[in-house]
Amino acid sequence: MAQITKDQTADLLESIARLLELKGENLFKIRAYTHAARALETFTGDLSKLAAEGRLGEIPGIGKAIAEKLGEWFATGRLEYYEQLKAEFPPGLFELFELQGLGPKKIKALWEQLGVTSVAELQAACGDGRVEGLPGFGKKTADNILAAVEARARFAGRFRIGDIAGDAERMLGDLRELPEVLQASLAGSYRRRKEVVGDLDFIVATNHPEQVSRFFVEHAMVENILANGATKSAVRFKSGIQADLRVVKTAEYPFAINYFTGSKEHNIGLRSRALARGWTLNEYRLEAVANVEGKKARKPAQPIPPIYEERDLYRALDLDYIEPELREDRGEFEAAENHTLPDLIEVENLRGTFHNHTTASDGRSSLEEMADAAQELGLQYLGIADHSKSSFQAHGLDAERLLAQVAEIRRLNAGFGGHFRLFAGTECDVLKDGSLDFPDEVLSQLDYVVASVHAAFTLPEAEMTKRIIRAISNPHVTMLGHLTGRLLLSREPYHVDVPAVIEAAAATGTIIELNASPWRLDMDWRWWPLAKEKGVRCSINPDAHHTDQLQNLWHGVGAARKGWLTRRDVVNCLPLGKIEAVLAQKRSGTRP
Ligand code: DGT
Ligand code: CA
Ligand code: CA
Ligand code: ZN
Repeated sequence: MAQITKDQTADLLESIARLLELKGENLFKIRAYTHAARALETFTGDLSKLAAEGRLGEIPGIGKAIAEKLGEWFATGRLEYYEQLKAEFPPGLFELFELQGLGPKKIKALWEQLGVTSVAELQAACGDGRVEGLPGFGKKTADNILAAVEARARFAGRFRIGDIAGDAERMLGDLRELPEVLQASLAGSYRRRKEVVGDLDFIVATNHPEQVSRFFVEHAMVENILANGATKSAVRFKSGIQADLRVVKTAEYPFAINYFTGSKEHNIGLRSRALARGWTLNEYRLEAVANVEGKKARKPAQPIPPIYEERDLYRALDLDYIEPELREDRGEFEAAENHTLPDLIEVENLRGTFHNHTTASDGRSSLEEMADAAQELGLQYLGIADHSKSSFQAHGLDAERLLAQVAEIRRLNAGFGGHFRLFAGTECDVLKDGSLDFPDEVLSQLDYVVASVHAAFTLPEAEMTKRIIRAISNPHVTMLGHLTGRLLLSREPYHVDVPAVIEAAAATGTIIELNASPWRLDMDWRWWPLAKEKGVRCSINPDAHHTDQLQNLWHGVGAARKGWLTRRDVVNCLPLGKIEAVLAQKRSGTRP
């Protein structure tokens, strides 16, 4: 049996808590499960080993009763208590939890009072007025539920890149280890680092297609097989995403990875360039039109140079090599003809990062743990930006706690001896009118300030835009956090005039964050070329709430590359010794 992971166990506990809430159990019992789930998230020891030794109860936050249940779970991979609890409810009820803004209390009311047991039934009950008639619901709640149902349909079958990157890289690594595999790559939207992908596309070059295909469809990650042919297979992974495999010969490989990397629009651009030279291009080869049956060349084809890798294909079409992230038909052909493609940023260029949380607000790692993890990643500096007091649900800091944290950071810095530095900041709430959650007198004592909107999302666009521009007009605001507030596949961005905010950031010398959380990737990559043109600089920030999430930087760099950014456009590529001046620039009135 596969090893049971910490995350699976935390999910189990969360599910039990939900079921207990649906059942109307008492709060203490429910909290015991949510607390135990939290405790596991931050636990770093070997769970299976502790379970085998009957010592799970030693983990702080896990009581005796839960420890016993987990003992059964680890021993058998199943928990009878959970199965029985689940059986008390209609299975369709669980899909209601996928709706944004709908918690167990409301779901219980909908089920008990209206007999709603599925999303479809809920949609009908909203449509015919039954939901708004329920006590405690009303018209606004019914409208919000309908919007959530529609959002769910829109997002169905799509995946945040952060949620499937582990699966993608694992399969790629396993394919590359097969002796029969000569070359293997991921293609499609994943290779182009789209923030949301539909399916995964694997391309393999081999002389033994049957063995490779069999390995793919029989892999432990596979839930079921959708197609299984000699050169083309498709499966669904347990995580829910579909994965396609194309098996080709070595000579076809550069054409296959190019075609299946896309985008479709980019492919069309390449194909028309080929045609202009008297060639046709498809997923297997480039050949002279005269060779294609039924077609006649309008003019004699130019000789085709040998093509061993993707680069050779671009060269044959008189283009500089176009990185996969740029293949969206957004000006890359013109730049490749004119030799003006950007030298895209790489993860290795980052020297530090801003906007990270600690246990002082809603983070799950301490200041020291975050500092250690940043140094282990090879970063020279780490910016701390815990929430401010208005974000009370995230335990935002008031001025007193914030200044105590600043003192603690200064103390720790003295111990780093100059080779590493923590920067003291805040993720300061932008209040509804665009004023800030701290007075200037407090902000001026910090190394930097991230200003973010965390409430009042429903303002009309003009008001929201004015609000944000007012906030970044404050000289202490170093950078603007997650510009649109979107949560990918979950919450739409709020209405804001992005070009106007970019304009204001340029005018005030404010940096715009590229929030690298795979849930956000905000500001969106499509806006960065405009920001760059206006002279606005970027900071790639992981928004880490745990040491593990510093790795979000990888996703941030992917999005920055899609936004045509180089290391010169991203302030946190600057080393310690140079970054301080950038942080001080705006408030001291010196412009770059
Ligand atoms: P996804 O999976 O929806 O996130 O997006 P992609 O780009 O990975 O799309 P997918 O998996 O359907 O196909 C992979 C690539 O194959 C796509 O980016 C371009 C190429 N491709 C697929 N169908 C067509 C087509 O009808 N015409 C052209 N020119 N290219 C295609
Ligand atoms: Ca795909
Ligand atoms: Ca596909
Ligand atoms: Zn935030």
